Amino acid sequence: MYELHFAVPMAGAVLCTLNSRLDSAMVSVLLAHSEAKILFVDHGLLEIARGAFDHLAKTNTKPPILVLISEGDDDPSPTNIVPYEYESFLETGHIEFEIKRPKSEWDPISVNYTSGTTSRPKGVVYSHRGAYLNTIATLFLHGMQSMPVYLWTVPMFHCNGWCLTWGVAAQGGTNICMKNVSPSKIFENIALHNVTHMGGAPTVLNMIVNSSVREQKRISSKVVICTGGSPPPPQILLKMEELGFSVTHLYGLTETYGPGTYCVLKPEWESLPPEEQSKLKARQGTQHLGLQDVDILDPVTMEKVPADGKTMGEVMFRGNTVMSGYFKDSKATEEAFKGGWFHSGDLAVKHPDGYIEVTDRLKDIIISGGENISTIQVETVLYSHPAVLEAAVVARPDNHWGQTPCAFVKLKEGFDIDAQELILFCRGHLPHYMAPKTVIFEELPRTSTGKIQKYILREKAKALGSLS
Ligand SMILES: *[C@@H]1O[C@H](CO)[C@@H](O)[C@H](O)[C@H]1NC(C)=O
Ligand SMILES: *[C@@H]1O[C@H](CO)[C@@H](O)[C@H](O)[C@H]1NC(C)=O
Ligand SMILES: *[C@@H]1O[C@H](CO)[C@@H](O)[C@H](O)[C@H]1NC(C)=O
Ligand SMILES: CC(=O)N[C@H]1CO[C@H](CO)[C@@H](O)[C@@H]1O
Repeated sequence: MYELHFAVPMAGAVLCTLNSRLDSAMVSVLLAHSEAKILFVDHGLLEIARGAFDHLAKTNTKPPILVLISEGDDDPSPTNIVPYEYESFLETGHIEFEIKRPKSEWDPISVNYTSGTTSRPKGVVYSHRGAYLNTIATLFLHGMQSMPVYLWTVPMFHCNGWCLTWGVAAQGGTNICMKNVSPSKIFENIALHNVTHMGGAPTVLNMIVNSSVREQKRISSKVVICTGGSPPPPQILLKMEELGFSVTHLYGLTETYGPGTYCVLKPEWESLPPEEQSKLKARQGTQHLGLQDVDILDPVTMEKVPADGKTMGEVMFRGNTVMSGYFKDSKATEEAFKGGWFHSGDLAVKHPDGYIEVTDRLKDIIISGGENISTIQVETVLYSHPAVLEAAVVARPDNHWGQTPCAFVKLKEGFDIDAQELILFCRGHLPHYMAPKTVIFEELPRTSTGKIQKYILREKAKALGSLS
């Protein structure tokens, strides 16, 4: 995937990275929507790709050409399975190939699908210009100097690795990649390769903080770790510092090429008690140098909220490092850019020093382990079970995942099934991470007009506390 971040744009094509946790059905939808011509598949995911091709065949959609990335020399001749194998395919290339440069710097370089709140695919389009600017900005906010050693705990399918796929190369760095992220592997790699930088959602930080002493290794020189994706709990920031990490906090969305704002640590914070410092570090800060503007506006009046640390508004962005739009969806694009700003859907306040602080989500979306889970999508599956009368899914706070999906279900009369059965049913119809981890059977609270009152359910889920 790292190589393809360069090869694909140099061939004049557009890169569309896919989450390795998606299931065949989802992959087939994205292949069809993106009109992908070539699909590069890691050998471990070949079955998912095959399943996706089966789905495509059912709708008479022409599948892309498949190129298999095999494990190495030991693989039994992969060309028996699929027509192309990556390494042998590369050997057919020409060294004198001339790079196909973009005609305009606004030409697309990549598309990244977010599930968003609905299950309709939303392909976020990045331009060459935006990717270039955000890459440079991201290097600055990671404090990444020449020849860094970057440990990939951020997946490269998340906003092109927060643009550091390109950034690490720009600085002549070394990429350390892990197939599975675990605390012991993180510590092992840091020690073995003298890692200087890494990144990750608070889930990754939590994993590190919550590892056993046996798994941990002494870190000889500070590792800069950038966190983003959801607000990091202050107590985790504090523990990370104790373990030898220097944590910096950034904030953005897929639509802002990943990092859009950065919480610059102020020297005067150093004299504050550690708990106080961690709270300040958990703020989202201000825009980076590649982005024109971030502000908190009232989404209705489009007036900026006062910088009083109290008045809530919606986080909005504008500038070169905001997406070009949603692929083949001008309606959603127009909606997202209403009033000349990109509407993030996040609620926040602005402090007197100009730093913003995200307080809540506008939408009901559940973010589990850094991944978006559309509650509507999960509810649709629950509703497809013959025993289910009503279902509503909300976020349950979780110490490890940040949140997990919690389903409130009312069964049809005469049916008696248990939570486990419903969870398994969902796992059979959704990528596993989207399936509810908790199911509660009860009457759903409704307004007089019959709308399910999700905020009451959210309170209940919150009261349950963390599962892990
Ligand atoms: C890591 O740093 C140590 C101490 O400076 C050095 O001996 C070792 O060769 C370095 N390892 C790598 C992979 O650069
Ligand atoms: C990991 O987290 C769990 C609960 O969140 C806690 O009970 C446990 O003590 C933690 N382990 C370590 C080593 O901190
Ligand atoms: C979640 O969805 C929103 C809305 O489309 C998007 O802006 C955001 O980047 C997504 N986040 C993740 C982690 O996928
Ligand atoms: C299809 C896909 O892999 N989409 C990813 C785009 O990036 C976000 C995070 O920025 C991931 O959560 C999605 O899975």
